[in-house]
Amino acid sequence: MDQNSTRLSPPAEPRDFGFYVDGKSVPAGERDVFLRNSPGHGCPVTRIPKCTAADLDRAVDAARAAFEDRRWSGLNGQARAAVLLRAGALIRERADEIAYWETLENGKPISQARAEVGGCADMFEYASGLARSLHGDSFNNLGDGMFGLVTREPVGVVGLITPWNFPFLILCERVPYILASGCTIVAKPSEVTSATTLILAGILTEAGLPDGCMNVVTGSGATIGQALLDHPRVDMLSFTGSTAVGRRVVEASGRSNFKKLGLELGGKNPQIVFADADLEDAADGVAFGMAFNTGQCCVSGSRLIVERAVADDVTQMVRDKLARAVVGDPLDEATQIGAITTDAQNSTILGYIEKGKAEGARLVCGGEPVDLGQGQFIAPTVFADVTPEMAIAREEIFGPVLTVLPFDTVDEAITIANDTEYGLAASVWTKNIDKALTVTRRVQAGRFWVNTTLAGGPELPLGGFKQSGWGREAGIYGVEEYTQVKSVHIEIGKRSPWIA
Ligand code: TXE
Repeated sequence: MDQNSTRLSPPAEPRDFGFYVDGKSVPAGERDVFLRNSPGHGCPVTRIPKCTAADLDRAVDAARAAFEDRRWSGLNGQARAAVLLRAGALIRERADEIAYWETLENGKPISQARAEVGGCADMFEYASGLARSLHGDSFNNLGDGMFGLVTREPVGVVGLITPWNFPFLILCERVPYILASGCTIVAKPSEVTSATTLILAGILTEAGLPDGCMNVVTGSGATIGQALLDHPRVDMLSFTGSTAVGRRVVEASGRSNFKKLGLELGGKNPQIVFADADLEDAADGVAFGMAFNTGQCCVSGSRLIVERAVADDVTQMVRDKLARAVVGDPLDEATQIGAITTDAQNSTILGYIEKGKAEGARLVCGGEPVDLGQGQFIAPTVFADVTPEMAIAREEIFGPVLTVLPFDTVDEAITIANDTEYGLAASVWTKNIDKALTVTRRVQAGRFWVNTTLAGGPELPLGGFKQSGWGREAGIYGVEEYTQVKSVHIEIGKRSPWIA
């Protein structure tokens, strides 16, 4: 690894990772491995074990034992908070290393990866406070003979399945909150981006998390992921990924043991721009919202819904901005738009671009791969003259592709914004408070931004309306999600007899 030189380069040899059970890294041994190629460089960077069903059972047993003997949930909030705080500090210390492997496996720009890792440390620091402040309720109004308590208890063993677009960020939007609640974890990262999840498991042990509380099994979704969904000794499943697999998660819960579920699924998120907005800010926000993380972002602002009077101007401004965005080697500090993470995703995005052209949309910019001599890159692409029924306006593309849809009235803007099966996120750009509040109230989305986009932090919850998911992660809501509520009735004094 050439991590310390001024200019980063991929490692000369791929790094071997073990999976993680009961506080220890387990080498691949005789197991098959995934050899991961860097999407930005085309060379092999990591080797990850393909775990077996027996490995998964071992991980679930470890998490189960750690939960049942209360080695974690039985600690007081102060002790749990101390571990989470130490983990945050260790993440900050190792930020360059984590960002390096994240960039190599995912293809995102190194500067972005580093910023995300800083945000992840912040998640741990914030969640440490929640480990101490999580509490229930009491009812002192039930009469002199009765006192009522509502307690929150950790759900148990949580299966955590994460995708490849933000391998470390999405993980850290969940792990510290799950641990703050007192639950234990069996994580299954995406098979193409497992490295940083495995690094986090080691960090948590070093921070003092008891063995068995954080386990990581690696392998494909169809084998290990599905086995985790079906596992009868897992109490809750948190899944982030496609809506198609989300359906399988719900089915598996019904088939196995009615696991509690948290789901964060797809999005087709509107960016509504009114003529009275600061159009320079709006154009910058729209360009950022569609091209950040190469648009491989569940909250990507992929539909520009713009007031007709300024539609052409705003479209040109977005095009001019995107023309200046730097598409390049993900390890280069100057790069703003990196590689497309998987071959399959690359084909999907290029397929949608062809579909957009065939459907009669007007290509404003992009529309083709960028040849950098290695890796896979796609130029940020804008389609105008899009109508709401076109596939590029309806389906999640998960790439740097923006569709422009004009509107004339506030009602029409809201109708177009809501004309989707999804409801993950939305942005509105206007200087008129009435329009901003009306749109915020009536557009169905779990996350909303006014005169900004893709802003976030550990305090505010995330999750979706409609087919974008169930439940919320992060914030106080994120900890409560991993608890269940118990109501306790306490009789005071002598019972009035049922049988005299
Ligand atoms: O996701 P999958 P894919 C969307 C996006 C993208 C599409 C496909 O539109 O183009 O999904 O991406 C695990 N049982 N999003 O195919 O398959 C898998 O190993 C259990 C939106 O990569 O949903 C990985 O860990 N697990 C999204 C995780 O599910 C299974 C993020 C996500 O992979 C499984 C990613 C199974 N049967 C893609 N099959 C978002 N909302 O952020 C797969 N997995």
